Amino acid sequence: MRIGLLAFGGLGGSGTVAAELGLRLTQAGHEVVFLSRERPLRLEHTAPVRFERIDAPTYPVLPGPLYSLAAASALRRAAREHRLEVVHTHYAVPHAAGASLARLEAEVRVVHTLHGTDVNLLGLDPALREVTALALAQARVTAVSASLARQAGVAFGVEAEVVPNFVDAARFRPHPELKPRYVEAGEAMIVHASNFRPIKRTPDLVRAFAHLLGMGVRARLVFLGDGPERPLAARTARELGVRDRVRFLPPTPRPELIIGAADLLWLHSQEESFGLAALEALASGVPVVAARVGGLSEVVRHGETGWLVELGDVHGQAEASAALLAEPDRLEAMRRQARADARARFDPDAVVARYLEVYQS
Ligand code: GMT
Repeated sequence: MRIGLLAFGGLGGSGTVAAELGLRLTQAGHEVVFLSRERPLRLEHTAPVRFERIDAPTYPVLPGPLYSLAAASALRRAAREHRLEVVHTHYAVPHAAGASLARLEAEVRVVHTLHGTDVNLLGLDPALREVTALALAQARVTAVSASLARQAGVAFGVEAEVVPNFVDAARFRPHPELKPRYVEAGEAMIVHASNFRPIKRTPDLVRAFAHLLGMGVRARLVFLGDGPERPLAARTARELGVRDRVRFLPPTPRPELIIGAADLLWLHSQEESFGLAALEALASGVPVVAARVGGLSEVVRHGETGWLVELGDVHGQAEASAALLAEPDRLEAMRRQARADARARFDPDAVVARYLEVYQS
Protein backbone atom coordinates (compact mmCIF):
# COMPACT_ATOMS: atom_id res chain seq x y z
CA MET A 1 0.00 0.00 0.00
CA ARG A 2 1.04 3.60 -0.41
CA ILE A 3 0.66 5.19 3.01
CA GLY A 4 1.09 8.76 4.21
CA LEU A 5 1.81 9.29 7.91
CA LEU A 6 1.21 12.75 9.36
CA ALA A 7 2.69 13.27 12.83
CA PHE A 8 4.69 15.50 15.15
CA GLY A 9 8.40 14.95 15.28
CA GLY A 10 11.03 15.60 17.91
CA LEU A 11 10.86 13.73 21.21
CA GLY A 12 7.12 13.11 21.57
CA GLY A 13 5.66 9.65 22.06
CA SER A 14 3.10 10.03 19.24
CA GLY A 15 5.88 10.85 16.74
CA THR A 16 7.94 7.94 18.05
CA VAL A 17 5.05 5.54 17.54
CA ALA A 18 4.38 6.92 14.04
CA ALA A 19 8.08 6.70 13.12
CA GLU A 20 8.39 3.11 14.25
CA LEU A 21 5.15 2.20 12.51
CA GLY A 22 6.49 3.82 9.32
CA LEU A 23 9.69 1.79 9.55
CA ARG A 24 7.87 -1.48 10.03
CA LEU A 25 5.40 -0.79 7.22
CA THR A 26 8.34 -0.01 4.94
CA GLN A 27 10.14 -3.19 5.97
CA ALA A 28 6.93 -5.10 5.17
CA GLY A 29 7.10 -3.75 1.60
CA HIS A 30 4.69 -0.81 1.81
CA GLU A 31 5.61 2.61 0.47
CA VAL A 32 5.56 5.19 3.28
CA VAL A 33 5.79 8.98 3.18
CA PHE A 34 6.33 10.56 6.62
CA LEU A 35 5.12 14.17 6.85
CA SER A 36 6.21 16.22 9.81
CA ARG A 37 7.48 19.66 10.72
CA GLU A 38 10.51 18.13 12.39
CA ARG A 39 12.10 14.72 11.97
CA PRO A 40 11.24 12.44 14.94
CA LEU A 41 14.32 11.60 17.00
CA ARG A 42 13.64 7.92 16.38
CA LEU A 43 13.49 8.32 12.59
CA GLU A 44 17.18 8.30 11.90
CA HIS A 45 18.50 9.81 8.67
CA THR A 46 19.44 6.35 7.45
CA ALA A 47 15.88 5.05 7.91
CA PRO A 48 14.38 3.73 4.68
CA VAL A 49 11.27 5.91 5.11
CA ARG A 50 10.68 8.87 2.83
CA PHE A 51 10.61 11.95 5.06
CA GLU A 52 8.99 15.19 3.82
CA ARG A 53 9.25 18.28 5.99
CA ILE A 54 6.20 20.49 6.47
CA ASP A 55 7.29 24.10 6.14
CA ALA A 56 4.89 26.47 7.85
CA PRO A 57 5.65 30.04 6.77
CA THR A 58 5.70 32.98 9.13
CA TYR A 59 4.71 36.49 8.08
CA PRO A 60 4.23 39.61 10.25
CA VAL A 61 0.49 39.80 9.46
CA LEU A 62 -0.10 36.20 10.57
CA PRO A 63 -0.66 35.51 14.29
CA GLY A 64 1.38 32.32 14.06
CA PRO A 65 3.03 29.98 11.53
CA LEU A 66 -0.36 28.47 10.42
CA TYR A 67 0.86 24.93 10.82
CA SER A 68 -2.57 23.36 10.21
CA LEU A 69 -2.88 24.95 6.80
CA ALA A 70 0.67 23.96 5.88
CA ALA A 71 0.06 20.38 7.03
CA ALA A 72 -3.13 20.16 4.96
CA SER A 73 -1.31 21.48 1.89
CA ALA A 74 1.60 19.08 2.39
CA LEU A 75 -0.82 16.20 2.75
CA ARG A 76 -2.76 17.11 -0.37
CA ARG A 77 0.45 17.43 -2.39
CA ALA A 78 1.84 14.15 -1.05
CA ALA A 79 -1.43 12.34 -1.76
CA ARG A 80 -1.29 13.49 -5.37
CA GLU A 81 2.44 13.01 -5.97
CA HIS A 82 2.71 9.62 -4.29
CA ARG A 83 -0.80 8.44 -5.17
CA LEU A 84 -1.45 7.67 -1.51
CA GLU A 85 -4.08 5.05 -0.73
CA VAL A 86 -4.06 5.61 3.02
CA VAL A 87 -3.48 8.67 5.17
CA HIS A 88 -2.86 7.90 8.83
CA THR A 89 -2.60 10.85 11.17
CA HIS A 90 -1.15 10.73 14.68
CA TYR A 91 -2.36 13.24 17.29
CA ALA A 92 -5.73 14.69 16.35
CA VAL A 93 -5.00 18.38 16.93
CA PRO A 94 -4.63 19.71 14.31
CA HIS A 95 -3.90 16.67 12.13
CA ALA A 96 -7.46 15.35 11.90
CA ALA A 97 -8.79 18.73 10.82
CA GLY A 98 -5.76 19.13 8.53
CA ALA A 99 -6.67 15.90 6.73
CA SER A 100 -10.27 17.12 6.28
CA LEU A 101 -9.04 20.43 4.97
CA ALA A 102 -6.89 18.62 2.40
CA ARG A 103 -10.11 17.28 0.79
CA LEU A 104 -8.43 14.05 -0.23
CA GLU A 105 -9.95 12.01 -3.03
CA ALA A 106 -12.79 9.76 -1.89
CA GLU A 107 -10.72 6.60 -2.45
CA VAL A 108 -8.01 7.69 0.02
CA ARG A 109 -8.74 5.94 3.33
CA VAL A 110 -8.21 8.17 6.34
CA VAL A 111 -7.36 6.88 9.81
CA HIS A 112 -6.72 9.04 12.86
CA THR A 113 -4.88 7.73 15.91
CA LEU A 114 -5.53 9.54 19.18
CA HIS A 115 -2.59 9.69 21.56
CA GLY A 116 -3.43 11.58 24.74
CA THR A 117 -3.56 15.31 25.30
CA ASP A 118 -5.11 15.75 21.86
CA VAL A 119 -8.19 14.27 23.58
CA ASN A 120 -8.06 15.04 27.28
CA LEU A 121 -6.49 18.50 27.16
CA LEU A 122 -6.71 20.14 23.73
CA GLY A 123 -9.76 18.06 22.84
CA LEU A 124 -11.65 19.66 25.70
CA ASP A 125 -10.71 23.19 24.66
CA PRO A 126 -13.82 24.85 23.17
CA ALA A 127 -11.58 26.65 20.67
CA LEU A 128 -10.52 23.35 19.11
CA ARG A 129 -13.13 20.73 20.00
CA GLU A 130 -15.81 21.49 17.40
CA VAL A 131 -13.74 21.18 14.24
CA THR A 132 -11.71 18.25 15.58
CA ALA A 133 -14.88 16.31 16.42
CA LEU A 134 -16.20 17.01 12.92
CA ALA A 135 -13.01 15.72 11.31
CA LEU A 136 -12.90 12.60 13.49
CA ALA A 137 -16.50 11.79 12.60
CA GLN A 138 -15.49 11.54 8.93
CA ALA A 139 -12.81 8.85 9.33
CA ARG A 140 -11.75 5.68 11.18
CA VAL A 141 -10.41 6.50 14.63
CA THR A 142 -8.13 4.47 16.85
CA ALA A 143 -6.88 5.18 20.38
CA VAL A 144 -3.77 3.83 22.07
CA SER A 145 -5.62 2.59 25.17
CA ALA A 146 -9.13 1.72 26.33
CA SER A 147 -8.95 4.58 28.81
CA LEU A 148 -8.23 7.06 26.02
CA ALA A 149 -10.98 5.56 23.83
CA ARG A 150 -13.47 6.21 26.66
CA GLN A 151 -12.27 9.80 27.01
CA ALA A 152 -12.59 10.27 23.24
CA GLY A 153 -16.21 9.13 23.41
CA VAL A 154 -16.90 11.87 25.95
CA ALA A 155 -14.80 14.59 24.31
CA PHE A 156 -15.71 14.01 20.66
CA GLY A 157 -18.60 11.54 20.64
CA VAL A 158 -16.55 9.10 18.53
CA GLU A 159 -16.12 5.38 18.90
CA ALA A 160 -12.40 4.74 18.77
CA GLU A 161 -11.00 1.27 18.26
CA VAL A 162 -8.17 0.42 20.66
CA VAL A 163 -4.86 -0.29 18.92
CA PRO A 164 -2.14 -0.18 21.57
CA ASN A 165 1.42 0.97 21.09
CA PHE A 166 4.14 -1.64 20.65
CA VAL A 167 7.73 -2.23 21.65
CA ASP A 168 10.71 -3.78 19.92
CA ALA A 169 11.89 -6.22 22.59
CA ALA A 170 15.02 -7.07 20.61
CA ARG A 171 16.06 -3.45 20.97
CA PHE A 172 14.67 -2.73 24.44
CA ARG A 173 16.28 -5.45 26.55
CA PRO A 174 18.07 -5.66 29.89
CA HIS A 175 21.50 -4.00 30.03
CA PRO A 176 22.70 -4.56 33.62
CA GLU A 177 26.31 -4.44 32.36
CA LEU A 178 25.82 -0.73 31.54
CA LYS A 179 24.62 0.27 35.02
CA PRO A 180 28.14 1.24 36.22
CA ARG A 181 28.13 4.00 33.58
CA TYR A 182 25.41 5.82 35.46
CA VAL A 183 25.65 4.93 39.17
CA GLU A 184 28.27 3.84 41.66
CA ALA A 185 28.56 0.30 42.99
CA GLY A 186 25.85 -0.48 45.53
CA GLU A 187 23.51 2.27 44.32
CA ALA A 188 20.09 1.66 42.82
CA MET A 189 19.44 3.32 39.47
CA ILE A 190 16.05 4.93 38.94
CA VAL A 191 15.33 6.36 35.53
CA HIS A 192 12.68 8.74 34.22
CA ALA A 193 12.41 9.48 30.49
CA SER A 194 10.18 12.25 29.20
CA ASN A 195 9.79 15.59 27.50
CA PHE A 196 9.60 17.40 30.87
CA ARG A 197 6.26 19.04 30.20
CA PRO A 198 4.26 20.11 33.31
CA ILE A 199 1.95 17.10 32.80
CA LYS A 200 4.93 14.85 33.70
CA ARG A 201 5.21 16.39 37.21
CA THR A 202 8.99 15.94 37.26
CA PRO A 203 9.44 18.07 40.43
CA ASP A 204 7.23 15.50 42.21
CA LEU A 205 9.64 12.80 41.10
CA VAL A 206 12.44 14.74 42.76
CA ARG A 207 10.34 15.01 45.96
CA ALA A 208 9.71 11.25 45.87
CA PHE A 209 13.43 10.68 45.34
CA ALA A 210 14.38 12.90 48.29
CA HIS A 211 11.99 10.83 50.42
CA LEU A 212 13.61 7.62 49.16
CA LEU A 213 17.06 8.87 50.12
CA GLY A 214 15.66 9.97 53.48
CA MET A 215 14.66 6.32 54.06
CA GLY A 216 18.33 5.38 53.78
CA VAL A 217 18.18 3.89 50.27
CA ARG A 218 21.38 4.38 48.27
CA ALA A 219 20.20 5.46 44.85
CA ARG A 220 20.61 7.84 41.97
CA LEU A 221 17.85 9.37 39.84
CA VAL A 222 18.66 9.58 36.14
CA PHE A 223 16.52 12.00 34.17
CA LEU A 224 16.61 11.32 30.44
CA GLY A 225 15.27 13.89 27.97
CA ASP A 226 14.60 17.58 27.79
CA GLY A 227 11.74 20.03 27.95
CA PRO A 228 10.27 23.06 29.69
CA GLU A 229 10.39 21.84 33.32
CA ARG A 230 13.89 20.38 33.28
CA PRO A 231 15.30 23.51 34.99
CA LEU A 232 12.52 23.33 37.59
CA ALA A 233 13.35 19.69 38.31
CA ALA A 234 17.01 20.65 38.78
CA ARG A 235 16.05 23.57 41.04
CA THR A 236 13.81 21.31 43.15
CA ALA A 237 16.71 18.88 43.51
CA ARG A 238 18.97 21.73 44.70
CA GLU A 239 16.35 23.01 47.15
CA LEU A 240 15.88 19.55 48.61
CA GLY A 241 19.63 19.02 48.87
CA VAL A 242 19.72 16.01 46.53
CA ARG A 243 21.16 17.63 43.41
CA ASP A 244 24.34 15.55 43.61
CA ARG A 245 22.27 12.34 43.45
CA VAL A 246 20.34 13.40 40.32
CA ARG A 247 21.79 13.12 36.82
CA PHE A 248 20.37 14.78 33.72
CA LEU A 249 21.08 13.12 30.39
CA PRO A 250 20.12 14.71 27.07
CA PRO A 251 17.71 13.11 24.58
CA THR A 252 19.27 10.27 22.66
CA PRO A 253 18.19 8.10 19.73
CA ARG A 254 19.43 5.11 21.81
CA PRO A 255 17.39 5.39 25.06
CA GLU A 256 17.48 1.59 25.40
CA LEU A 257 21.10 1.79 26.57
CA ILE A 258 20.04 3.88 29.56
CA ILE A 259 16.60 2.47 30.36
CA GLY A 260 17.88 -1.11 30.15
CA ALA A 261 20.55 -0.38 32.76
CA ALA A 262 18.06 0.79 35.41
CA ASP A 263 16.53 -0.98 38.40
CA LEU A 264 13.24 0.92 38.20
CA LEU A 265 11.55 3.43 35.89
CA TRP A 266 9.52 6.18 37.52
CA LEU A 267 6.59 8.17 36.16
CA HIS A 268 4.26 10.43 38.11
CA SER A 269 2.26 12.11 35.35
CA GLN A 270 -0.95 14.01 35.82
CA GLU A 271 -2.31 12.10 32.81
CA GLU A 272 -0.80 9.33 30.73
CA SER A 273 -2.93 7.73 28.04
CA PHE A 274 -0.48 4.87 27.56
CA GLY A 275 3.08 5.55 28.74
CA LEU A 276 5.41 4.44 25.95
CA ALA A 277 8.44 4.93 28.21
CA ALA A 278 6.81 2.57 30.72
CA LEU A 279 6.35 -0.08 28.04
CA GLU A 280 9.94 0.31 26.86
CA ALA A 281 11.12 -0.12 30.45
CA LEU A 282 9.02 -3.25 30.95
CA ALA A 283 10.43 -4.78 27.76
CA SER A 284 13.90 -3.96 29.11
CA GLY A 285 13.08 -5.94 32.25
CA VAL A 286 12.74 -2.77 34.32
CA PRO A 287 9.67 -2.63 36.60
CA VAL A 288 7.72 0.62 36.61
CA VAL A 289 6.59 2.58 39.65
CA ALA A 290 4.06 5.23 38.65
CA ALA A 291 0.93 7.16 39.48
CA ARG A 292 -2.22 5.25 38.55
CA VAL A 293 -3.61 7.52 35.82
CA GLY A 294 -5.16 7.06 32.37
CA GLY A 295 -4.09 3.95 30.51
CA LEU A 296 -1.03 3.15 32.63
CA SER A 297 -2.84 0.33 34.42
CA GLU A 298 -3.37 -1.27 30.98
CA VAL A 299 0.40 -1.32 30.46
CA VAL A 300 1.77 -1.92 33.97
CA ARG A 301 0.30 -4.87 35.90
CA HIS A 302 0.15 -3.64 39.49
CA GLY A 303 2.09 -5.98 41.78
CA GLU A 304 3.33 -8.14 38.89
CA THR A 305 5.32 -5.88 36.56
CA GLY A 306 5.40 -2.73 38.65
CA TRP A 307 3.60 -0.73 41.28
CA LEU A 308 0.95 1.97 40.90
CA VAL A 309 0.27 4.60 43.56
CA GLU A 310 -2.36 7.29 43.83
CA LEU A 311 -1.65 10.51 41.97
CA GLY A 312 0.15 12.94 44.28
CA ASP A 313 1.32 10.23 46.69
CA VAL A 314 5.03 10.90 46.24
CA HIS A 315 5.86 9.27 49.57
CA GLY A 316 3.97 6.16 48.44
CA GLN A 317 6.02 6.17 45.24
CA ALA A 318 9.25 6.22 47.27
CA GLU A 319 8.06 3.66 49.82
CA ALA A 320 6.87 1.17 47.17
CA SER A 321 10.24 1.54 45.43
CA ALA A 322 12.19 1.08 48.65
CA ALA A 323 10.22 -2.09 49.38
CA LEU A 324 10.99 -3.52 45.93
CA LEU A 325 14.67 -2.59 46.07
CA ALA A 326 14.94 -4.24 49.50
CA GLU A 327 13.81 -7.61 48.12
CA PRO A 328 16.15 -8.65 45.31
CA ASP A 329 14.37 -11.97 44.65
CA ARG A 330 10.99 -10.29 44.31
CA LEU A 331 12.50 -7.59 42.10
CA GLU A 332 14.17 -10.21 39.90
CA ALA A 333 10.87 -12.09 39.47
CA MET A 334 9.18 -8.82 38.58
CA ARG A 335 11.90 -8.01 36.04
CA ARG A 336 11.34 -11.34 34.26
CA GLN A 337 7.57 -10.96 34.37
CA ALA A 338 7.80 -7.39 33.03
CA ARG A 339 9.80 -8.43 30.00
CA ALA A 340 7.64 -11.47 29.26
CA ASP A 341 4.41 -9.49 29.60
CA ALA A 342 5.61 -6.63 27.37
CA ARG A 343 6.66 -9.10 24.67
CA ALA A 344 3.43 -11.05 24.83
CA ARG A 345 0.97 -8.16 24.87
CA PHE A 346 2.67 -5.43 22.83
CA ASP A 347 4.21 -7.32 19.96
CA PRO A 348 5.05 -5.06 16.97
CA ASP A 349 3.96 -7.57 14.32
CA ALA A 350 0.55 -7.96 15.91
CA VAL A 351 0.02 -4.20 16.20
CA VAL A 352 1.18 -3.45 12.65
CA ALA A 353 -1.17 -6.20 11.41
CA ARG A 354 -4.03 -4.51 13.30
CA TYR A 355 -3.28 -1.18 11.62
CA LEU A 356 -3.16 -2.87 8.21
CA GLU A 357 -6.57 -4.40 8.91
CA VAL A 358 -7.89 -0.96 9.80
CA TYR A 359 -6.43 0.48 6.56
CA GLN A 360 -7.97 -2.31 4.50
CA SER A 361 -11.40 -2.31 6.10
O1 GMT B 1 -0.52 13.49 24.37
C1 GMT B 1 0.61 13.95 24.58
O2 GMT B 1 0.93 14.53 25.61
C2 GMT B 1 1.63 13.87 23.52
C3 GMT B 1 2.02 12.50 23.18
C4 GMT B 1 3.40 12.65 22.69
O3 GMT B 1 3.54 12.92 21.49
O4 GMT B 1 4.30 12.55 23.53
O5 GMT B 1 2.02 11.56 24.28
C5 GMT B 1 0.97 10.68 24.33
O6 GMT B 1 1.19 9.67 23.37
C6 GMT B 1 2.12 8.64 23.69
C7 GMT B 1 2.21 7.67 22.51
O7 GMT B 1 0.97 7.10 22.25
C8 GMT B 1 1.69 7.96 24.97
O8 GMT B 1 2.61 6.93 25.31
C9 GMT B 1 1.66 9.01 26.10
O9 GMT B 1 1.17 8.37 27.26
C10 GMT B 1 0.74 10.14 25.73
N1 GMT B 1 0.91 11.22 26.72
C11 GMT B 1 -0.05 11.56 27.56
O10 GMT B 1 -1.13 11.01 27.62
C12 GMT B 1 0.29 12.67 28.49
